[in-house]
Amino acid sequence: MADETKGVSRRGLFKGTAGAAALATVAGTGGLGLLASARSAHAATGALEIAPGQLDSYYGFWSSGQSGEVRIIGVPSMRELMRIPVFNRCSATGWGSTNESLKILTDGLLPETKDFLAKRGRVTYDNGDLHHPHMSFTEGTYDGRYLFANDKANTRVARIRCDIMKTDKIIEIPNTSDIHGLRPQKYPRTGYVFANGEHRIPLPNDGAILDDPTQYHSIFTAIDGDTMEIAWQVIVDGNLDNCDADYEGKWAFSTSYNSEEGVTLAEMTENEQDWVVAFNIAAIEAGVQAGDCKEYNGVKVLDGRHGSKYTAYIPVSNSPHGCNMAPDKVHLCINGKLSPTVTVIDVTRLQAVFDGAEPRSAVVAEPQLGLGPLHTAFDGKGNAYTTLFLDSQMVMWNIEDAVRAYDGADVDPILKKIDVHYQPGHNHTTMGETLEADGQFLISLNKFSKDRFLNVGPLKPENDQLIDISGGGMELVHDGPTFAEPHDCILVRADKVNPASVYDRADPLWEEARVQAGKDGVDLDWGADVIRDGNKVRVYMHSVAPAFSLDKFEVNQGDEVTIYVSNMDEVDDLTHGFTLGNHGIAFEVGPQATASVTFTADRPGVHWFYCQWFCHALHMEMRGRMLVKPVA
Ligand code: CUK
Ligand code: CUA
Repeated sequence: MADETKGVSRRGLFKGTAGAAALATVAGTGGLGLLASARSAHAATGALEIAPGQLDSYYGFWSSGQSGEVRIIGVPSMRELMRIPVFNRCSATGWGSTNESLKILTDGLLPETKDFLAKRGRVTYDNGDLHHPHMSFTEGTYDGRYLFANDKANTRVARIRCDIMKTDKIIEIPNTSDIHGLRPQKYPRTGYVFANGEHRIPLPNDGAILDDPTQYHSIFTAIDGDTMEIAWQVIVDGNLDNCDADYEGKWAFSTSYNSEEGVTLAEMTENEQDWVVAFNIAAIEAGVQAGDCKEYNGVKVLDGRHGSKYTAYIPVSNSPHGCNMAPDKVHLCINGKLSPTVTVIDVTRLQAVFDGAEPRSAVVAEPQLGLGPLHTAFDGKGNAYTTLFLDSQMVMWNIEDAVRAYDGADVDPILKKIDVHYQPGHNHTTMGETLEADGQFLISLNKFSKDRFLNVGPLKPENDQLIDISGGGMELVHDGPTFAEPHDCILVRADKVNPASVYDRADPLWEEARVQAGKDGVDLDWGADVIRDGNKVRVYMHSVAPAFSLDKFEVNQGDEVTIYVSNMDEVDDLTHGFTLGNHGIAFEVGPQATASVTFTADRPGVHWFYCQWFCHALHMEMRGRMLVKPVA
C-alpha cells in the first residue's frame, strides 16, 4: 500500500549508475534536479522543463506567515518571481512609509486601534501573520481580479489587486480576535470573503470578564469583496479554525474546535468530538433583512449558536483542522489533525440537516489515512491528497472508494503514500480549489527542512516540495527552501492572471496626490515645482531616466515636507526609486506611477536624494540635493 517509489527515487538518481544516465538527459533543466521519470510524464507538453528564458505554466501565490507578505512563485520552476508587501514593511518598495501605502495601512483600522497606536507614536501595526491567500472567483474558478489574505496577529483582512500586484485595501475586523481561516465565495462570484475569528473573546471585550468562558464567543465574518465592508457576522459555539465554501453559493463551512468552550489547553481538548459548522447563506441573508441581529461596532451580528436556523453543527473527531471542498461539488473533506481520519461530508445532504435530519447523516465517508491529517487537495479526477503531519507523508486516496468503504464495501481507498521532508501542513494542487482542477502538480508545504539544505544556523528554512501527479501517481521532483513561513498557497493557471506592465496614469492609488496637485495648480505628470503653504512645503518632481526634474530644492528647518515623484518613463520594467539620505526614506516609483512621502525637515544641511533602482547606464548620476536651512 505505502509503495515508496515508482521508478527511480531522487536520491537514487544521484547515487546510482542507471540514475546517472537518466540525470544526463535532464541536464538542461537549470539545476532543478528533475526526475527523468517525472519529466517523461510531462514530455508531451514539456511542462516540467523550464529552460532559461522560458515561462512557467502556473502562478503560485504563497503566504509567508509571520513575514506578513505574499510571494509569487513560478510553478513548476519554483523560482521566486516577486514579493507583495501586505502587513509587513518593505525597504525596497517603501511599503509602510509612502503616503499611498500608509493610507491603505491606516484607513481600515478601528477607531480604538488608531487611539491605541497613536498613544505609542505609531499610525499602524508593523507586523502581520498572513496564512491564507486566496483569489477571487467567478462561477467556480479563479477570475484574476483580486487576492484576499488574513492577518491572524492583528485581526485584519487585506485585498491585493492582481492587475498591479499591490495591496489596495486592509480592514480590521471588529468584535472578534485573530482572523485565521479565510476563503472567498466561489459561486456565483466573490462576492463574500469568509473569515474566521479564531480566538474566543468576551463580547463586548471591555475588561470586565476573564474567567467566565460562557461569555466568550467566536465570530464568523462575511466581508463584501467588492467594497471591503463587513456584510454580517455570526456568533458561533467553539473556536473557529479553517473555512471553505461550496460551488453552488449555498453554504460556507468552518472547522471548529473547543466544543468544551474552555480557555486552557487541557479544557480545550477534553472532548472526544468537535464540529464542522455549516452556515446557511440564504437563511443568514434573510435574517439580516428581517433584523434578527444586534449591532456591535456598526456591524450586524446574528446569533448562530446551537439551535439557530443559521447554522448546523456536525460532530467530527476532536480538533479538526483543514476544511477543503472538492471540485466534484459534492464532497467536503474535514481533516482530523488529532484523529487519523478525514471526515467526508456530502453537501447535498445539508439541507436535510437544516430541515431536522440527524447531523451525522451528512457524513458519507471517514477513511483512516495516517497520523496528523491537516489539509487535503484534489486532482479533479476523483482523487484526494492529504498531508500527514506526524507521519511526514502525503497520502493519495480515492473519494468514491472511501464512500464505498464507509458503506461496508471491502475496498481500501488509499492509493499511495510518499515521504515528504518534513511534517507537512498545507498542500495544494494546480487549480485544485476550483472547478478547473487539472491534476498536474501538487505542492507539499513542509514545516521543517532539517537536513535537506546547507545548515544556515539554528533558524532553518521551510521546505516546499513539488510533486508531479500528472502520471496518476506522485513523484517528488523539487525541494524549495522558503523563509518564514508559508502556511498556504494557491496554484493558478498562468492565463488566469494578466497583470499590467506599466501603470495607468489614472490609477486611483495616488488619487490624493492628483487632488493636491490640482489644488496647487501644478502638473503632477511633468511638474518641477516647490509650493509653500505656511510651514508646509510640497515638492513635485518627475523622473525620466536618468534624471529627476529637480536637481535641488530648499526648505526651512521644521517644515512639513511632502515630496511627490512621478515616473514618466513608459518603458516596460523601468522602475525608478527615491531615497532621501539620512531620513529613513526610500520608495519605488513604477513606470507611469506617482508615489509620495511626508516628513518633517529638521536636520539642517545638504541632503542628497538619489534613485536606488538601477534604471539606466547613468543611474548612479540620478540624484539631487535638498537644503534644509536652519531657523535662527
Ligand atoms: S493553517 Cu498553517 S498548517 Cu493557519 Cu492554514 Cu493549517
Ligand atoms: Cu532611476 Cu535609477
